Amino acid sequence: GHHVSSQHVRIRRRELQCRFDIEKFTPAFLSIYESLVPVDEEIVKQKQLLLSLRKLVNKEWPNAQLHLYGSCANSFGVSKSDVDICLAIDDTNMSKSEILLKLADLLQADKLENVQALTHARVPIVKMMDPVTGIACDICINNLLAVVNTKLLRDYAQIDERLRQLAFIVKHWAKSRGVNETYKGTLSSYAYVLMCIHFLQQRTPAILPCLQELEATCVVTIDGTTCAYFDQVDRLRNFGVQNNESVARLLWGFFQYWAYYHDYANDVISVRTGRLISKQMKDWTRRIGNDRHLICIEDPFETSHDLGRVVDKYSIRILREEFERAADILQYDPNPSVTLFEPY
Ligand code: 3AT
Ligand code: MG
Repeated sequence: GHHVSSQHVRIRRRELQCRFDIEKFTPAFLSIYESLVPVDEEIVKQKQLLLSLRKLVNKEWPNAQLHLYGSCANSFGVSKSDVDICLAIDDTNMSKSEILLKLADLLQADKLENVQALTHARVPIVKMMDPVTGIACDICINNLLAVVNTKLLRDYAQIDERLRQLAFIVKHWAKSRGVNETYKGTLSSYAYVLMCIHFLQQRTPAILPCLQELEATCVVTIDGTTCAYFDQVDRLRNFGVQNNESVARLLWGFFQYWAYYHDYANDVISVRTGRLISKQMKDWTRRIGNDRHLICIEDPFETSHDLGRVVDKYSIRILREEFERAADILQYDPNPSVTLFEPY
């Protein structure tokens, strides 16, 4: 299990020098990254499934649309992830639950397996499994903000390949160490990717720009929230070339930051602004309801959402001890590309 010491005194360290031999671990981290990336065949199967579902859905609802979102579309999906799909529909005669139940019927009749409508979940969905491709899939209704934040993440990933490398390894670490479980008070994959983007925006020289601070070339309004950012990312391909840090060096910096330098009491990380902003400014200084704001990650579009809101006073200690463990392994361990991912 996780080690939680009773008296954990944290000392804000003097800027620590990175071990001199960090570069020699880059090939090992890159080969872990390569082993996690899905093969093209898998992407083809996902597209096939999407097309056949579109046919099925449009027979019933000609104007409805299906969008992929989450890790199968944001370019941060590991091999064999579940596929997340959003059904965009405006049928004013049916409630969300009725739509989900109707959809479940259609899927069942089309020989999809394990079809289940979860109408009372926080995000209501239909779950199912496609026996042809073996792909498991969740379908939600009208969650268009998730479709747009998926595109934002995918656009960031195209600017510099180090983002994907870093985020895959961080997600793999989080899953191995049991700290990627929102129902247990740790962080979602979406939150970890935002932490990686923010970290790369903060390097000197910067590796990623802040797309929401540039001229808006993509503007959509969803449920009253305007989402606007620069999405012509092929024009930003050389953005990070002044910075030549490798993935091992970046991983070291990422975990040092979250272990020893982030100011948990005062700061919010904000991909929207490309900077740290203060909890004071967001009025995230007190606990309101279940929102404790012990680690603050601003959603880039729903700016009143703190993705750290799932973290409680127990899980914050687990998280911070895991950040420290990872930082110390990257600094001192003779074999960090193995030790980092040891199961807890
Ligand atoms: P996995 O590879 O499945 O772990 P994922 O990228 O699919 O990672 P999640 O399962 O955490 O990520 O979430 C699926 C998508 O739902 C990702 C993001 O577009 C959206 N999403 C998740 N959590 C939130 C949130 N709190 N606010 C807004 N959008 C969210
Ligand atoms: Mg997912």
